[in-house]
Amino acid sequence: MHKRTLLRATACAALLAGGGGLAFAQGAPFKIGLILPMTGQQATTGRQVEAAARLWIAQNGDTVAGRKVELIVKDDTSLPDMTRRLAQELLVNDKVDVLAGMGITPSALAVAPLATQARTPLVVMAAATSSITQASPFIVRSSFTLPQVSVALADWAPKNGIKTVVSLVSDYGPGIDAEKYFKERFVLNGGKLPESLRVPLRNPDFAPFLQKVRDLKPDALFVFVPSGAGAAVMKQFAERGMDKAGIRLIATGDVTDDDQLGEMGDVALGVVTSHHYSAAHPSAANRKFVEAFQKANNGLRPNFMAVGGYDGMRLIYEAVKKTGGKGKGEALVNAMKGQMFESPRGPVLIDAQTRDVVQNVYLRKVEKKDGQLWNVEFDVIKDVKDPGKSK
Ligand code: VNL
Repeated sequence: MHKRTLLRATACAALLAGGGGLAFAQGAPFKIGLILPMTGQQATTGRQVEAAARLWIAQNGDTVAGRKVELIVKDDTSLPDMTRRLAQELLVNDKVDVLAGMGITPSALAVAPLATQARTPLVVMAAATSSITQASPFIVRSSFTLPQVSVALADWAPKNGIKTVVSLVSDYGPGIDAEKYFKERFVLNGGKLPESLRVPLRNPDFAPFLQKVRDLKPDALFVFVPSGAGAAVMKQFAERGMDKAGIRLIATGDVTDDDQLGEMGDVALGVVTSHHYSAAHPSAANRKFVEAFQKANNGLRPNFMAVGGYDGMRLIYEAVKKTGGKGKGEALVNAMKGQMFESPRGPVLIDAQTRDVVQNVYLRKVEKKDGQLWNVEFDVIKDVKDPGKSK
């Protein structure tokens, strides 16, 4: 009896060893290391991107081209040293096939050299400084860039009675991009921008900056702050009586973020922004996305970060499919280049040269519908490439 069990066990082991190659081809998991700020100042971004990635898997299955998808989520608390360390662990210990996530620009830039060294794709789903995709040939971006969305607003403003603007941005990559590209275009269009203010990324206090803007009395204040900080800006804008002083607020859509818009109150009404995604985007694909996302997340409204995560997962799935489940590294990156599809945001293309996202940019105005605030699109600039890449 004992002998037979042993024999059976040996046969079994031999079978397993012999079938190893086959098991690998068909069954080895495809590992995605998703690094996000799940706690700390940028936690809403982590929550949105993770929820969207999980929704993608729930809707499209956890197996692609014969590979079982394993999503490994790590919290970097939005500290770039931590992002780098987690990326290193995911590459060395977990041997992930793809790195993804990246809540803020410094995180993406910290991981870029590792992606290059390990020849592993890095799908940037949130961070949005133009130069990120140039930091590694293994980076593909599914989010957006600040130059891409800022220029549209600088074209709109002077045609709508706004001749002088003061800008106020978070003092790091995306803020500096927003400031530069907004100003360049606005001045080219005959506008005046006498003052550019920068506020720290960590624990910002907007009050002294807003006081300064009140004294300068421009027609409008142009703002970029990262997702999660918009409600504080809006609140202080109202408290300082800026709107009553006749100063309009215009911004990138990061400020009237769908994640927070519901809590901003009527001070947000009428604020015009430019961005690549609104939860109110009137397409069947978006309605389906918003409904499914809310259903899976206790009514939470998806924002532009969620769409970056959702579309980033699509890029990965399609790349695995295109390479027959066998693609690694460069082959996966190549399979992401040139992908074209209808996103909840509208049509999207991954530019094969830059590995950056080409997409529509919408002008939107905050309006109340059925008692809720929404970014309602009223104009569109189609197929916008990142203007940062031609410099
Ligand atoms: C970045 C850009 C982050 C836009 C954001 O929110 C954002 C970035 C966290 O590149 O750091 O809305």
